[in-house]
Amino acid sequence: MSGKAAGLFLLQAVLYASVFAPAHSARAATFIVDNTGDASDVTFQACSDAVPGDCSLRGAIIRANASTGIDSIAFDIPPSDPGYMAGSAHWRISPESDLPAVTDDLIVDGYTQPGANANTLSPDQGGSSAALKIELHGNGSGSSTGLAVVGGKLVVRGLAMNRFQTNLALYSPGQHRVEGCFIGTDISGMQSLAANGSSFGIRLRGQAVIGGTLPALRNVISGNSSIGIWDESGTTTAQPSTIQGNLIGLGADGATVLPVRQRRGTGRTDRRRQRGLRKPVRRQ
Ligand SMILES: [Ca+2]
Repeated sequence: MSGKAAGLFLLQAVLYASVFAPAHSARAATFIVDNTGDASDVTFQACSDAVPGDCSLRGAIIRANASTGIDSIAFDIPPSDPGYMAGSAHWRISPESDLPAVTDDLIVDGYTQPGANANTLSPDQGGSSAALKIELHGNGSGSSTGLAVVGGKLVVRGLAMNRFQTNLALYSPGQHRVEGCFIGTDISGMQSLAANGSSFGIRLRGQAVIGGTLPALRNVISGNSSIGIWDESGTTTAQPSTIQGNLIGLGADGATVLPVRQRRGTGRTDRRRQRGLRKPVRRQ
C-alpha cells in the first residue's frame, strides 16, 4: 500500500468510526402512556407511538428503568379509555399493586396529557389554577406507595396522587423535583383522599426541590392524614432540600382547610404556611 493509499484508508477508517460508533452519552427515550391499564404484560410495555393502547404507566416505568439516560414518561390517553372520569374530565390510573420503583433518571410529566394546564397564580394571588388530568389513585392500603424512586433523579410534574399510604417516595439522593402536583387530594385539589390509617404525602430521604417561586411549580400537598412532607434525610444530604411556594394543608383554592384525621395544625397555621415555607413541615 502506497503512503497516499494508506492515508486514504486511515481517513476512511476514521470517518467510519465517527459515523457508526455509539454516542458517548446514552440516548434518552420518551414513553407515552396511552391507557390507564395496570397490566404488567409485555404488550403494555411496547410503548410504540404509532400503536394505541400499548403503553401502561407500569409498562412505561419498566421500559424507562431499562433505558439509560434521562428518559421521559408522557401521557396521551383518549376519552374512550375505561379510566376516563367523564364528570371531572380526567383519567384515573389505579395500580392493583405498587408500581415498580424508579431506578434511573426520569421525568414524569402529567402536563403532557391534552387539556392539562399548569397554575398561573402567584402565592400572593392565593390558590392554584392548575388543571390536572392524570390521577394516580391508590386502593387505600396501609402499606401502599404511589410513585417511588430508589435510583437516579426523579422529576414529577402535573400528577394528582392520592389514597396511597405514601403518595410519593423520594428515596435516592436526588436532586429530585416535584412541580405542579396535587398530593393527597383528588383531581380538583379540593377533596382529601387519604389512605386507610396513616398516610404521607411525600417521604424524602434524599435532596429535593418541592415547588418553587414560579406559579407553574407550586404544589398542593394536603389531605395526607399523618404528614404532608416528611423529611427523613437527617444530616445525610450535603445540601438541604427546598420547599417553596406550595399550598400545604389547604385546598387548591388557597382558602379551604382540607380535613384530615390527624391534622395537628390550625387553620391559621396552615394559611401562614401557604405563604411560603422555609423549613420542611413534619405535621400539617
Ligand atoms: Ca402507544
